[in-house]
Amino acid sequence: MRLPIRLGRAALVALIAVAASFAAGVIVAQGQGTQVPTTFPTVQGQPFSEPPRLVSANGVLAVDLRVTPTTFTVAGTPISGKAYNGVFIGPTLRVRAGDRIEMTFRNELDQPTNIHFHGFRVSPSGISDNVLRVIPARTTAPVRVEIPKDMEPGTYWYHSHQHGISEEQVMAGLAGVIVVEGEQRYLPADLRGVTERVIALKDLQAQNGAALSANIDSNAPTTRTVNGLVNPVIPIQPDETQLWRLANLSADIWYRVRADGMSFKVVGQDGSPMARVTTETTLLLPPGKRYDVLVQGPPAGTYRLRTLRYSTGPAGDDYPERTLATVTSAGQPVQPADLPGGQTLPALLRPGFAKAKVDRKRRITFSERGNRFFINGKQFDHDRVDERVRLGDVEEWTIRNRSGQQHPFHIHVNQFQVMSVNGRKVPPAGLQDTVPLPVGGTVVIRMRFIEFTGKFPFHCHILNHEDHGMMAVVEVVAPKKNARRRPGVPDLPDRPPPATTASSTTRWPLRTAQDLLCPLPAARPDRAGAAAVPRLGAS
Ligand SMILES: [Cu+2]
Repeated sequence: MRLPIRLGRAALVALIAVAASFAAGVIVAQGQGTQVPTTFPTVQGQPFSEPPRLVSANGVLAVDLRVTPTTFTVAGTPISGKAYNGVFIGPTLRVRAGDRIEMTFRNELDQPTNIHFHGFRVSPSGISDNVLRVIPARTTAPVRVEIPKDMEPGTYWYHSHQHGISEEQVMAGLAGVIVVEGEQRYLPADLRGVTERVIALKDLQAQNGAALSANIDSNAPTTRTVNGLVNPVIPIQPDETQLWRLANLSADIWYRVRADGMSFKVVGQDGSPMARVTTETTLLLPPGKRYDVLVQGPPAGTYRLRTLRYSTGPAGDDYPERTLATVTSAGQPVQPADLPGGQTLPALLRPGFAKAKVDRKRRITFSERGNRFFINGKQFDHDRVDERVRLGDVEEWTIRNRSGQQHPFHIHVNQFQVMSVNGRKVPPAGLQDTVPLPVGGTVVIRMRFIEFTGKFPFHCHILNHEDHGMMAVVEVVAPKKNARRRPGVPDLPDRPPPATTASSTTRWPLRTAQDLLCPLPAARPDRAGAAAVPRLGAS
């Protein structure tokens, strides 16, 4: 959503300043260092800290998740919102491939909600990662997620996916990070064990001490937080390497992130290791996007981690530049590590959809009219199946954006490879689950509907747009019994078991590298010794 009249930058900044000062008595520079403009009073410059951690043990992450209307602290200010276990950024779930999440989900809100495990290649049915499920107000329900043994290590997240009110619930606090451990085993040996930081980016619009719960305008002045802090201080030593997990947990808004004095070596994206490590000075994170990056401490001094001014298009939003955090480089310079750069992962980890046989092509169109948002001309219907897909098929989707603003396309369960953007080929880097659709442009993706039958959505991850219709349902079905099978396709059960448990979908075990086109190698450090594990540094 945007202001009805297009304003110049100076006018916009002035308007934001005025609106901000009306919205809450805040928020101006006090002369001591940088005071970041915010829309409610904040304590700035606190030491960097992360959300509380919940760590799996013996293959199980048992979580009691209380979903409550509550008052939490954001940058020193009490804000009433909605929270997972009482905090603005929910606890970070730290799990391993092969683990099971056993969650007791206590919905203490006076409205329905549910939970999505964004990026997870898990069952979308029953009591698993099922966002078509509604957990009614004031009820307790089990959630059980079986994480495949070959799930890619990286950064994921969880959030409310309750259609119609997902924007409001996520902005009010219903989101948290998930880390699937193990990514560092792909790094050069001397980088394993580097300091890791979860950097959850999330904005909050609050009025009179409360998160907005209606008529949210994503283009209105807002407060950008890092792990629920405003402009925290991140320590690093000169030349020290750190692994930062940048994740945009915002309901609607985008981040274009730059770290002054540093560059980003992108080693992971959307929970998948990158086959081609790239060096970036800025990274664009639409809502839902994650990048895992290596940074190296600059010479001693103080630097800013910023989100740059960004426009999502003539019909979209204009976001002003904001400081997100202050990076303080101090202490003894350390021996700089050789960062991976330009190297490639072993062939097994490289997405290979360019050479795949495509079983089916589809055209998907995103469009909008006023405050109504459409996929292929239709608004979301919980009870309609929009695209029926055969389990195991490789599909190519040509996704067009017929609107005046960018939309981040996101699909559940199966990650995809971006083949081209506006007709220009994209070199294979890694699989992903979220990709921006350019204004008036076209993105071509390929993916394989592997492992799980069942229904799940694809949608725009600007939750305002999703709530207003920009979502559709895929149903993956097992091939008919006598259908001609392609070589190497294993037999499948005729009918999935009843949809009441997490294991209710047909699980098609991966057998060969060809199945997924981007599997993890068979040899793992926990089983086969670290020496056998390929790493980014290997050329
Ligand atoms: Cu959108």
